[in-house]
Amino acid sequence: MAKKAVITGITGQDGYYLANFLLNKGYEVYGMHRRSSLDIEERIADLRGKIKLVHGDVTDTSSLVNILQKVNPDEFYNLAAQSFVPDSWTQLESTAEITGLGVLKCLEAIRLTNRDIKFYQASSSEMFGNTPESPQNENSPFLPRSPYGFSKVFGYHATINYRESFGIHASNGILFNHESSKRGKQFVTRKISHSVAEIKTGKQDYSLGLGNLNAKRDWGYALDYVEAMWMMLQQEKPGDFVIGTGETHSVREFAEEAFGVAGITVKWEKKGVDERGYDATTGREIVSVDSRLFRPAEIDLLCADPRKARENIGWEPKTDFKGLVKIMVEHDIENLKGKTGG
Ligand code: NAP
Ligand code: G4F
Repeated sequence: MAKKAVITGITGQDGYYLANFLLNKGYEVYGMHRRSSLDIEERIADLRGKIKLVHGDVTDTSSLVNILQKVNPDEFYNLAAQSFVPDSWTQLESTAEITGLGVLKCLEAIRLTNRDIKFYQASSSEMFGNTPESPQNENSPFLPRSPYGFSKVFGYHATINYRESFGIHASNGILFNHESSKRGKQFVTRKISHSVAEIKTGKQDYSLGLGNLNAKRDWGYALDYVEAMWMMLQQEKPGDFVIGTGETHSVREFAEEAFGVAGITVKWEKKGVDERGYDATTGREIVSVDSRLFRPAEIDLLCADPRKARENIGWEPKTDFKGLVKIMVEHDIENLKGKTGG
């Protein structure tokens, strides 16, 4: 009989890739989505007919219990979150309720219905904040720098407590930034790849405003990372695993690489808050720093030490930094030219 999996956050980037991954493994996939005033069909168009949709909200325990009673899945992947860090300062309580308390509600629904359901929690490298250690591993201290970050720390500890107190197979994937052509356009990588594509195809004039160009992140490819989620739930024992590439790059480097893929060489001038990026061939300004995009508290550097995942569950990233940027920029250019479906 086919295994059954429930995925919360099905309309998000990882929901899409995980659903496809599990379908390829022969799973029956149930994608949970919350009520929306607009049709969600467009956002899940590529999954239509392949997965079953169920209504629920991670802030509502009864909806979760209902789903688990009806579906009785083997595996439950909690990907739901208010996941955009800047909005976590302006939507404080809802971020805490969804990204933090929502995890506890998922775990409680499992405890009340069937403790054999295996649980994956989408924990984040944002929990490390400006931790003194680099690279960061499973033992590095958490010093979160945003309401999103400290809500994730709550969810992380809830997961460990349900594992230890009730024997639930519950694991935390501590995932570093992972990106793709399904990434929301407010996140910096997709914002850049989409702008590069607009500039390249003449749909936008040269004008990309970015925030802190010096922040460094460990960026991987989302398709590689959903495999790690599944691998964690196939282990005999649950655990907590850092998932990342082990390489870190600045936002400036990402922008340079992305423009490079489109054949535009960026030359930087006026280092500091007045920094500008120019097209080396035409001399036209293409990147400016917009101080409104700076955060109340920044995480300067994130870099994963994914040794535990490699040695214990056999996970390794397949796509490097340059490969990721190429995939994203080429997809966005082709998409704007109307050659691919999005
Ligand atoms: P995403 O694209 O922002 O997707 C978030 C999903 O959560 C959306 O489907 C959203 O649905 C859903 N959601 C929000 N509030 C909900 C609620 N109250 N009840 C049910 N669903 C709700 O995020 P992602 O990039 O796919 O990331 C997946 C998970 O991994 C998130 O928990 C994120 O915090 C975590 N994470 C991501 C990264 C990364 O680099 N991508 C790294 C570490 C951890 P709507 O469409 O209705 O808004
Ligand atoms: O792309 P970002 O918004 O991602 P951030 O804040 O690192 O969070 C993402 O990764 C986390 C894992 O570490 C996830 F848990 C979280 O859910 C999310 O998926 O920003 C990356 C960096 C930041 O340092 C930011 O200050 O880019 C810098 N940045 C510079 N200019 C910008 C911009 N970020 C955004 N969003 N937009 C800019 O224009």
